[in-house]
Amino acid sequence: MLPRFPDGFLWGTATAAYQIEGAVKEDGRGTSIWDAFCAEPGRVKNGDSGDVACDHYHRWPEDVALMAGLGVNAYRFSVAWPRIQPDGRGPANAKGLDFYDRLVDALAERDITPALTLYHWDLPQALQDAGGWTHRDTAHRFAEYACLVADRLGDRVGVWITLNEPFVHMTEGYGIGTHAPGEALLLEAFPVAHHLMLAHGLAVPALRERTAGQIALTNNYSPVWAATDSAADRAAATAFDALQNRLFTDPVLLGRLPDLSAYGVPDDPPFVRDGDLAVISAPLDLLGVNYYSPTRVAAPRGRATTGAVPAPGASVLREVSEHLDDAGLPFEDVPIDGHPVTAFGWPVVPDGLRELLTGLRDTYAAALPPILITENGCSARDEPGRPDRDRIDYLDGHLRALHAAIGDGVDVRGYFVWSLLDNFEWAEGYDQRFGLVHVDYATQKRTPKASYHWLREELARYR
Ligand code: IFM
Repeated sequence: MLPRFPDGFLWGTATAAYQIEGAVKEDGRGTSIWDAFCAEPGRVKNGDSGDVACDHYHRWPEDVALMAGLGVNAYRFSVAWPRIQPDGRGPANAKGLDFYDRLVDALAERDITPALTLYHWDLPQALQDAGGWTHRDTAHRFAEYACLVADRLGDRVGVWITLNEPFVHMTEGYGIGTHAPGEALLLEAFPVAHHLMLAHGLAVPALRERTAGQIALTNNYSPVWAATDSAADRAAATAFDALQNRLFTDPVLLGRLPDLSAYGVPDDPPFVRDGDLAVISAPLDLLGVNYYSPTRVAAPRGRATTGAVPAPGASVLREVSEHLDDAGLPFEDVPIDGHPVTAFGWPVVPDGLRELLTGLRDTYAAALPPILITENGCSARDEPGRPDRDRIDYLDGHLRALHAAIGDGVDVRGYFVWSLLDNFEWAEGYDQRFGLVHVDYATQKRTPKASYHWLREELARYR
């Protein structure tokens, strides 16, 4: 049995629109960058796409019933921007808003607090055609979209999360192109980070005017370990920490950029305009933390060059990237041995969650708002009928580490398991299963796994 968590703690599961909804052409939904990316041969494993996914768009009442049966008091989901603004601008598509309106009401009927993410990577393709997140105007479009959603749902949604994991979206979507929109800008992608943060900052006051709900930003964090104690490896760890952990947190909580000199980004990059950091650092109610595993890095040891050609158009980043190592990055990944791994190959290090949370507290001190663990979970080779013991162990270990962090004085208000359902795992297609509930994609039959029953028994103590 797990140790007891504080009264009022939010217990939830998390999902994202493109990963579960399907119905990509229904009720006026526009095309997203993920629809376009999946349609390109070779981009996604097995040629999979989110066209049908878990068919949640039609089966949501069953999914809400599964949550109620689990005994959670919160649910994190995302809104598909192209359902609300098919072309990313202009008036709201009423049918798109109606879908989330019904979902939010059904959650309220079950005493489940909605935690709504506005952007979990499914940009309207029309905005991408205009430059996507390399284009500053996209931040303003996002704020406009946030207003439309909050005008309709502001009275009933308890937690508003502006963006999910901007680090992943920037690096995989725009840096190396393994996610939509598939751009490989390498170090040219830093303006994307800034525009995402600007989008967040512009949305915060717009949301405040429309909701009494709490406002948050979700990043995925990873404690960074240097491979050795050498000065070079420690510098590599500092550089990676700046990229993954600080790039989307220092501007928001401290009103300044982290030191990005290892990437050739100057203190006052040209894409940051006067006043932007004040916008970006609007006070938050909660910081959303996604945690999966730590990272170990070493100084680059001269891997072959990527051969990537910088995009046309002079920029400071392109110039300075010539001064970096062959691969253009000031670190390289070193495997973490000695721990179990998930089906994805990610090391299972529960204490990394405690290390991360106490580290955030030490780094940001009074500037750190209360924390919500907005994602944590693992993929496993699940088969119906085989108890997912590995997932139970994963969740049990991480919840104990979380409890220890709270005991160490970190203010954590809730925990969301990724994920309620098996779903579309981006470039991995449907191969990786993260759900507490198994989904047979051929029949859409939902079958709660052993981990679902385990969590249900744990949560029963809070009722
Ligand atoms: O499935 C993803 C989710 O969309 C964002 N965070 C990590 C999960 C597992 O990879």
